[in-house]
Amino acid sequence: MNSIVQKIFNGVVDGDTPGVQESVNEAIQTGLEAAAILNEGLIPAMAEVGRRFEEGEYFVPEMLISARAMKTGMAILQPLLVQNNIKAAGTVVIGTVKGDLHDIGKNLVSLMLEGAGFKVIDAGADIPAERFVEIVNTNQVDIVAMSALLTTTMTNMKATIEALETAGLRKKVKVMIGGAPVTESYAQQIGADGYAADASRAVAVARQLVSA
Ligand code: B1M
Repeated sequence: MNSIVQKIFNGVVDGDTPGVQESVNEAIQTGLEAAAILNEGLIPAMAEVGRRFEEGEYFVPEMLISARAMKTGMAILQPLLVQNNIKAAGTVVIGTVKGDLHDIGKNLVSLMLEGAGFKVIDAGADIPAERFVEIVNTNQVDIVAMSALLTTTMTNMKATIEALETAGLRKKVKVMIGGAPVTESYAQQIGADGYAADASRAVAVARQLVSA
């Protein structure tokens, strides 16, 4: 890991928001690509925060402070990651499911989809099934994209698919899911049309779904 990437990594792990801001800007100035800053610095740092939480070294406040530092870094990278001016590839409504407040991965997927030319309606985090239904009802949506980071909230993905069915909207949209505890086989089990393990694969899956 080069020293500036190491600084970014340490900044997120330590929850040092001004430090992350400074080192991400410095990395950009030295010509480091936004994708490298993200994939080699910011994302591994959050994995390290998760590891420390699991080990009982970090608690929720530390995770929150690190998440804030991570978001600051992502906000600086956003314009660099969303530079393309491609015509709209389709419309995606994205949200983290009900009961789940984790939104960093969802934001990253949203960013990458925008960068790939999708129009993204970001519903936010802790989104109940009825809200997804409402958005699909009132917008021309091609894909419903759901994120979950907790094994306890994954089940709300299924609840959303069922709510779309009940509202007679299931055939109108494709559904894709993702998030750390989610798997391809879970996607098949609940009747989702697509699954992606990370943000760049999410773009490939979304493209596949709109062209299908
Ligand atoms: Co929480 N948390 N957290 N947390 N947290 C995890 C998820 C956990 C794995 C930590 C651990 O134990 N190691 C664990 C879940 C265990 C489980 O269910 N199996 C956990 C827990 C237990 C909790 C609480 C219950 C803790 C408590 O209160 N006792 C609580 C729950 C609150 C709630 O949601 N109701 C909680 C709270 C929080 C904070 C609020 C403090 C904070 C979130 C802040 C925020 O997001 N605004 C937080 C954080 C930061 C984490 C960790 C450390 C980091 C998550 C993250 O942002 N990762 C996390 C540990 C870990 O992940 N190693 C942890 C970086 C992000 C880029 O990755 O989100 O995985 P990720 O997204 C990836 C892919 O998954 C994928 O692409 C992304 C980019 O490549 N992806 C998709 C995601 N969504 C996708 C959608 C797609 C496709 C791909 O298509 C639609």
